[in-house]
Amino acid sequence: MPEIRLLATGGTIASRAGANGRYAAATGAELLTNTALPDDVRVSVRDVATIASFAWRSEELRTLRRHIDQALADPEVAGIVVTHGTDTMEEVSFLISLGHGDPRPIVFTGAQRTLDDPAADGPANLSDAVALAAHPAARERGVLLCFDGHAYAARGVRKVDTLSTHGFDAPGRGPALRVAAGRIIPLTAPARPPALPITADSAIPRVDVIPLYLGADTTLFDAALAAGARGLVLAAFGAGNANPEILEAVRQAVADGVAVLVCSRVHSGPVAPLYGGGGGASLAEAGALFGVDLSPWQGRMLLAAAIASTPDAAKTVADWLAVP
Ligand code: DAS
Repeated sequence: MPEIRLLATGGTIASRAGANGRYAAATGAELLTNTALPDDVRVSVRDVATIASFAWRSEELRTLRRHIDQALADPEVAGIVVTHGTDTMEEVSFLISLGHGDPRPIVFTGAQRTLDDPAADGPANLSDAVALAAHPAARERGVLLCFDGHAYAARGVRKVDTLSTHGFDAPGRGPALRVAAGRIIPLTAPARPPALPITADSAIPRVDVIPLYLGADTTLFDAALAAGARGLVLAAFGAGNANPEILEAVRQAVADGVAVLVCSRVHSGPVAPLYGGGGGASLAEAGALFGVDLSPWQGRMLLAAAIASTPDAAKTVADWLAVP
């Protein structure tokens, strides 16, 4: 009987409503008491944290990564499920995916409605995630995010609705599998770039996201550098454009050895070096990297992981992004 390791971290799926707002409270074992599980699966539980994901720091990330390493070191474990808050699930699942080269799946899930909501969505999401983690179709697919009957590869997945139970999508990529009426339906098999050599103990270096908005100057950019950022991600306009003032700051940062990755503040579509005058073509000429369709948040994780684990972060990012 396959063993699935459930790593519970909190989030809305584990939250109850109280007088001062919602708080994560339930353990992994409590979550399972509400959840229909496949007969032929044994679930072992570890409580990693019981907090909302918007409050995560590098400490929680490190603890989760250690638990994942421990689970994967156990040959009895056929797959891992991580219950997690939805607010930062796209970043955390992506970071985990960057270092995950094992064939066994890691499936993230959560909920938009609390555990004590009469129409809670957590139990069905957790049930789907466990079934998926135990299913052969999930092997070799890396890290997946399973929500509302759809499972997305971590790369490209985004929270697309603040409250709807269909809270996630992978714009332009779509789901990798469906979980419907007790069946797992494979849809696409996204390529898996080779895992980066990050470990649970690799420190995540400071990489800041700089938003572009009408009239943006270099104040935030300069402040990030002054705070010690080793890489910067632009949440750029449109297909990856900045402005003439930011362009000169990018040119200087790259010359000083700080990698700059261009992503878009638009939630769908790739960036491309198209425009001069502070646009993407100018940024590319100044030495910036282009993050294809990664969100700024996922781009930040890729750049940080590359800086943490390899001597030439710019080359590592470019090589990783070259795998479609
Ligand atoms: N937005 C909440 C959630 O859906 C809070 C969090 O991210 O933990 O889980």
